[in-house]
Amino acid sequence: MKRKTLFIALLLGLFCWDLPAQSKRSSLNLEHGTHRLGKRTDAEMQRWREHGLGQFIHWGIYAIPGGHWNGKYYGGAAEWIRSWKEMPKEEYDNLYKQFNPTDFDAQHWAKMAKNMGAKYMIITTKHHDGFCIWPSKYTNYTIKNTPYKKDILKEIVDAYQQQGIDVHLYFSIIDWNHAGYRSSIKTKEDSIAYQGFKAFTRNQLLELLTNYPTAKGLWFDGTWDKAWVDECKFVDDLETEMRLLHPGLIIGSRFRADEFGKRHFDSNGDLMGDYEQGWERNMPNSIDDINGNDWDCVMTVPENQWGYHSDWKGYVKTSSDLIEMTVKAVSMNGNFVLNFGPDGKGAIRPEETKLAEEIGQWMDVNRDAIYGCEYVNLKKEGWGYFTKKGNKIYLCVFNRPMDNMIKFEVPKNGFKTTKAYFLADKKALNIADGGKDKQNNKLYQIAVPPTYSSDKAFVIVLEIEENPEDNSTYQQART
Ligand code: FHN
Repeated sequence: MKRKTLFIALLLGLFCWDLPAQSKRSSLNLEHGTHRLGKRTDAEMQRWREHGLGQFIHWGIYAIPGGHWNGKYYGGAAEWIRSWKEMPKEEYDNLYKQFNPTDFDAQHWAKMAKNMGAKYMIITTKHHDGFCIWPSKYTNYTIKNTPYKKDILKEIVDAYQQQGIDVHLYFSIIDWNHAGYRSSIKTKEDSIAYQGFKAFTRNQLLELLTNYPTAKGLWFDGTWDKAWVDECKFVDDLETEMRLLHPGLIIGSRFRADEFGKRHFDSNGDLMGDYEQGWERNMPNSIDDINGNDWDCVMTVPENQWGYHSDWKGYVKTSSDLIEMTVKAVSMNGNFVLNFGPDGKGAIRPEETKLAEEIGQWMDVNRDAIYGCEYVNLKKEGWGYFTKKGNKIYLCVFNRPMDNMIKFEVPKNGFKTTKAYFLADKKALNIADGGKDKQNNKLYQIAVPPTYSSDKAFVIVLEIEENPEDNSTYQQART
């Protein structure tokens, strides 16, 4: 008997081995684990969930060197140039005295984002270099002490909100400019200095929420340092304090760690924060990777440049790539957030302007397949992705089959459909009933007219009737 139990335990162990980290649930009594199991159900979070497409903006004084210093090229991400050995730290830390973005026009940025179809935006209030684009009263290293002087963050928040775009505030915990900042605590002096840094960080966060109360969320970054991870109680208390100050506030999974140092997912495997924030320049492959959580994907246009770099090297994504990523994210219940890096004068580079226009043109026609849409439990097909809203399923076709047949399977007891049309012009399409397979899945195919031409992905709408009565079954062969 004992042997049998051991065998079953071993077998279970084998099965668990391949499960994603967060599925290996345990039931530790955590003091600083997640605050909630399951998704948030309030209106603010529902609104966020329905955005589908967002814009990220990385803008700070790193845009002045734009990836170059003294004639030398920096190959890393432009916003990290201060960490480069060729970059004299003092010179970098004085660059703000030249920051005078005379081409900056918040209205223009916001209109561009609106035309692209972005429903929300995330702006870097402070990146790792510590420079603040708002006049923080807790440091002199702010926009107020540049030749520009004006509160850029306020201009951005106001302009985007006028366009109906929600604003989220990016905030880096790493702060290379603050005297008390440490990545780890090695001495008593470090510990004393870090106390000051913690107070400073808390002050700045409360200041942001107080001065920009219409911001919908905080997008944290630079939270991986051991010094910060070890402060789980302080960070947990701070999260509670911020949520009390700003009801409805949306915070992702990067902010804090539990008492065992686990980030994003606590030691029980449960998501920390309101949505999974780990999909950076990377996307899940299937809905199984998401484990029922909300999530966002933040993406650069070139491989890894967030702030302005004058030379993009390597593969630069096309609007078709980015549209496909948007659809893919929505088809798995996520939001796709595309990054822009304006230059030191505040201009958005022509490549990004063109991409935004092309994405916007596609969104103008196909927005119904994105906003408020969700995952559909249908077998993945090679031609593209499904999204769904109400009684409509959107077939987003990226790889048009050679035979022009868009095929899909509906599981038995699934929906019934008799009406299909192009989203673009509402032209009706014929749905052929392809019968059933051995598992009684219903097979359908829609013929796209060979004369139909489209230089980008196109969308077919299916109107469906959920769970219709259907008593016919697949006839098993008699052998
Ligand atoms: O180091 C940063 C990077 O510069 C950029 O801000 C991205 C955006 O998600 N976040 C960090 C790396 O995770």
